[in-house]
Amino acid sequence: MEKIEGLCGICPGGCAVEITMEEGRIKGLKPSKEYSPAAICLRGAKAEGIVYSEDRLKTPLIRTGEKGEGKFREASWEEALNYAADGFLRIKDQYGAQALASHLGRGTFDQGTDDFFANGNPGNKNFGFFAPLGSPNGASVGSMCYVAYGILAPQTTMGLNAKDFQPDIENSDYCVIWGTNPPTASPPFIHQRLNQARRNGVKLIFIDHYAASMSANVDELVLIRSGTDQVLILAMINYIIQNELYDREFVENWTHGFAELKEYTQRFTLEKASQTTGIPLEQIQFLIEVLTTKRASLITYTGLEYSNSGVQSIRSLFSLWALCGHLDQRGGLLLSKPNPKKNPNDSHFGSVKMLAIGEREFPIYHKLVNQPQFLKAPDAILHGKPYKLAGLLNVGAAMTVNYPNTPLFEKAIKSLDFFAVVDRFFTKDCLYADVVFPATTYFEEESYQVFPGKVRVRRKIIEPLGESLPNIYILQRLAEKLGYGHLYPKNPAELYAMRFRDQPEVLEQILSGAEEVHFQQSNEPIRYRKYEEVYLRSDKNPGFPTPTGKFEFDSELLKAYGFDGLPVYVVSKEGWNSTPELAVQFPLIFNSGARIQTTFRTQHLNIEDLVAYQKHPQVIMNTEDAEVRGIRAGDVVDLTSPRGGIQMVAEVIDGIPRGEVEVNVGGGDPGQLGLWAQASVNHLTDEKNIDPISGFPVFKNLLCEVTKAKE
Ligand SMILES: Nc1nc2c(c(=O)[nH]1)N[C@H]1C(S)=C(S)[C@@H](COP(=O)(O)OP(=O)(O)OC[C@H]3O[C@@H](n4cnc5c(=O)[nH]c(N)nc54)[C@H](O)[C@@H]3O)O[C@H]1N2
Ligand SMILES: Nc1nc2c(c(=O)[nH]1)N[C@H]1C(S)=C(S)[C@@H](COP(=O)(O)OP(=O)(O)OC[C@H]3O[C@@H](n4cnc5c(=O)[nH]c(N)nc54)[C@H](O)[C@@H]3O)O[C@H]1N2
Ligand code: SF4
Ligand SMILES: [Mo]
Repeated sequence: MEKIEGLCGICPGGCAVEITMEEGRIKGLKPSKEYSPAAICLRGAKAEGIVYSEDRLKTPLIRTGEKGEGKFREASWEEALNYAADGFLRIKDQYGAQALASHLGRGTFDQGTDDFFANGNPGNKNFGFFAPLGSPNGASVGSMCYVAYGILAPQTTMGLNAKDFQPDIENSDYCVIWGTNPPTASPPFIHQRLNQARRNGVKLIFIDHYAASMSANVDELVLIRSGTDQVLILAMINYIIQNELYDREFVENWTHGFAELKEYTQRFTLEKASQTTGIPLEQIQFLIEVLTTKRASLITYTGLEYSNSGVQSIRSLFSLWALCGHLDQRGGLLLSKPNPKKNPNDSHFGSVKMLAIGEREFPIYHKLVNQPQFLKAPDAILHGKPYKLAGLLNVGAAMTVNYPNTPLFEKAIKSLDFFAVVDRFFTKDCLYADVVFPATTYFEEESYQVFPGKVRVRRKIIEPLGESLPNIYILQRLAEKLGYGHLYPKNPAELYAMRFRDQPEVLEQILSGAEEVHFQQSNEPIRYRKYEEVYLRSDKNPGFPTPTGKFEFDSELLKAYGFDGLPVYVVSKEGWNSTPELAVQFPLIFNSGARIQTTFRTQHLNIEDLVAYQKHPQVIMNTEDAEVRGIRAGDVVDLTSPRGGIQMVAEVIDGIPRGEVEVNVGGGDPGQLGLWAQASVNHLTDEKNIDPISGFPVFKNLLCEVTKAKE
């Protein structure tokens, strides 16, 4: 047995761990201090099962049978790369470069790959893998993750991205955790900060539609009916304005659209909000008191993204924080200068002028993210709208499981002229691929992970299994065949040199073998209220980097694109009030995809050791709802919706409002074990039921019914 210090390579989190080796083989990981103490990172501890799984892809594969049949033969890299390059170039010749798209999923979140695409960043000049051929279609899971919270909502209020503001947790009286469950963040650093802060007296408030793992460690749990947060927020805004409890100085000098906000929110009362959200009036009063008399920081993420009013819900939340004077104040939300992530290849890319898929329907998404909205891909593939999409390169995503309306996505993927997949495992997507390329785990490659203030080098722990290669070098080789290999690194030395070319002192330390390199920290003390200085804007003016220079309750950018500028509430398209006739047959509110510690979306559900932590996909339901249906914890149940049905296992708890269910995401790949293999949650979601601003699907606010399965 040998122990080495290294970085965990299970997910892109990159936590420092002690790796146990036996005869050159990874046996397991010892949780270090960086693990989330509340829930030891189970995935990490079982590294062996993931790295050496029989199911790992070890050589490139070329399909020999029909699509979906699963017949493939092994091929050499040379043959497989030529085959893929020919397939893509044929499409370019036949239809033009716009008919090619690349799509990056969560499997590309290793920084060494991600940086080359500078995903989801305004100012990003890279349009994806096929940009050098002239394609505008460099898509990613940003089409249904992060962008609403991280870019669209903050850009249309403060002119910043989520990475440009940080909760000042340590200096808060209260930290409000709203629509995010920090123990499942990877890496779980915020969770550690929260736990430490709580030990130092900071009070934590957790607002969620069920008692997720964070709730075990907070001071106040607020259970809210999913998709109704905005009603609560607008009612609080109204109350705070009417009672003059807001930060008058900030509002007068630094906000835009206050009078309109005041006028609009008048229709939202606390009593009605209490009814709609299911939160007792006293608890709402308590939240108002906290926000108007204490230092309050905020953490949020995906919980509010997936309703018909997702972007506007999150805008209303930021507006509430601004109204109460918590922006760039001690103990509130600290702002920093926008620092667009630069693509190492910026200068090599001309601007691609062609219309991207989904650009017409979701112009703000495209403007701010510079990517197609991939929910519209089936229209392009199947109906040639706005033009035919015929070739797709999928790197590290499980598209036929994670996109809404799985059957439609499956049909679309199957109809492509040429489809290539890069993955670690033979997934359901691979069934429809013409060629499959095997990727390494992060234990098998040298790369780096950037954290606030530092970069950590990821040393190779074992040699790549079979002929697998790290994503970035697979892309380099494919690019080489397409005539632009020079845009990607061929080895770690080139990777570092390209990424850190503007930080020679960092590069030098990495090349000389440093494990961790700290960026130069400024010695300046933390400054607050920086919007009063010439700081956040790139011109010589103080204020926020928005069109008006103010915090925009009323967004000029949204209005310019024909949307409401105010954080206007849109009632959910499907629900108790909007579709009462459907609610008779499907009386429960369906909410899917809250992250749990023991699963990693579709990943690792094919590995016995890991599935053992939670053997079955669960529907979490309220005790009384279960009782009236004769359902007990552990029963197999049928989950049905207007779109279809799947089987899961019931988990019964008190900590979820009556009428709500929370459904595990990630099942539905035939390679998975037990009930997971058929538990395709996205058979029950719909690509047409979306937030019109982001194009994000409604994952968390639909109707369903749960009944005990007949044997
Ligand atoms: N272990 C683990 N970690 C992961 C992942 C994983 O699959 N497994 N996935 C990663 C990915 S892709 C992402 S995007 C991030 C997401 O990171 P988070 O956004 O932190 O995701 P969740 O942990 O699901 O937290 C969202 C919370 O919002 C709650 N919620 C749902 N609907 C509502 C609502 O209407 N109102 C309110 N107030 N709350 C609501 C959910 O119950 C859940 O507790 O996590 C990443 N980390
Ligand atoms: N109903 C519902 N649907 C959802 C969500 C929800 O909450 N509810 N959440 C949405 C969100 S936030 C997201 S991000 C998406 C998740 O979307 P995906 O990106 O599809 O996420 P995963 O299921 O993790 O699939 C990642 C794939 O990459 C592979 N992989 C892992 N590491 C590597 C690597 O290093 N290289 C390569 N090449 N491959 C690798 C894995 O084997 C896996 O097949 O799902 C979305 N879908
Ligand atoms: S968060 Fe990710 S990197 Fe960190 S220990 Fe868990 S699996 Fe490993
Ligand atoms: Mo995500």
